[in-house]
Amino acid sequence: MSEITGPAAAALASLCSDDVIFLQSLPKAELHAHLNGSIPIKTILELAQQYSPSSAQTTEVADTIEKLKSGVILNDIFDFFSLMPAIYALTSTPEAVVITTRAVLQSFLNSTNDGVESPQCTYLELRTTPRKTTHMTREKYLTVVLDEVEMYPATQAALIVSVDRRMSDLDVEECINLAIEMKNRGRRVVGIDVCGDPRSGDMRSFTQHLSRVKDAGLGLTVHIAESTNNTTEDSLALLSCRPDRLGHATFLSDELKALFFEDIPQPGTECSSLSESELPNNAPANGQYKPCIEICLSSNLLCKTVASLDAHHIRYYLKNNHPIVICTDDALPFGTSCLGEYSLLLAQPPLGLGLSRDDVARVAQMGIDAAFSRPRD
Ligand code: 6MZ
Repeated sequence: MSEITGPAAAALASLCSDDVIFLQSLPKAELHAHLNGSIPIKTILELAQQYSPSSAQTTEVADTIEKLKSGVILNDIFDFFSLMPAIYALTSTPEAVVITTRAVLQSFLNSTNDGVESPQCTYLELRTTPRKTTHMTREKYLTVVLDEVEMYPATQAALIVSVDRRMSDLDVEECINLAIEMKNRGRRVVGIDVCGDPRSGDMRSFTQHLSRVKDAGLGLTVHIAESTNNTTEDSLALLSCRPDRLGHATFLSDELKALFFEDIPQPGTECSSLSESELPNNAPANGQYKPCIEICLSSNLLCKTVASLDAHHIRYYLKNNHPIVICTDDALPFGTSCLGEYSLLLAQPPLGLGLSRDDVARVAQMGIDAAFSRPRD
């Protein structure tokens, strides 16, 4: 397993060895991990050695590698996205995608500590955006990734196909069609994700494509309200597709939570600054809607969308007994691991949330229950 740094490392270092053994032996599902954000630094360095770029890219790649080696410091979440072009330059051929995917799967599922097999998680739903480059089509990219994922049993690994908020309508359609075709051919695609820079894209035009996902038997997860730039209309458009899981949901308003989630108390009859015409047909939440929230603690702290663990929205969901899953998001820039993220639950404040072992085990089980590979209702 790669070295971890930052808040996760501090939390882990504060635990006694019994607690670490407890966390290591806990069955865990990692459901929100981006392939190109989870590459071990050792693999990045190997890829950099084989890389023969144009001179403009050389400097960008070298600068980004330096940042990744020394610990990334972000001013805000938007800084995060500036790391991706250099990583993408290193993973732009099918051969590099094979190396990358294999290394990421191994880092989650085959890690050893002091010679003892101690996988970070028991089940991984890895996600990635099918990328077209001069060396490969989107279909080739997905095929190569799936070939690696399918080396593991279905009880251990599966793939979510991401569409990026920056994509054109046509590209979104192409990616979703590809995911559905792959699933129909028996390949291990289990869901669709919407990711990318929260400032970009009009989610109202994405919904026509997202609404086909569930009928195709795929799960749907969306990054929602990850930054203060995400508007109510943006969240409403995404919620109108009734995603099975929500990524981050950091700035989802109490009003929207009360309106959509069955277990969140209505704030009162004064609820609504939203006019009727703004609400999607299926808005009222007296149905059975309880989407699992994908919580990425280190990611939120390092992207500075959340000021401290004390202020983190996980507390709200824990208090309301709403399903959550604990995830790494991008283990490389955020210097974390599944063990690191679970340490943030168990460590005493201010390094962690100070949950009991029973509560941590309950949270881990919620994650397992939220996997797309389980038959959905
Ligand atoms: C939104 C994110 C993200 O798909 O190329 N990605 N999107 N919010 C985040 N929070 C920090 N972290 C990663 O993996 C990299 C891509 O995942 C998305 C971004 O679109 C990024 O380019 P893949 O494997």
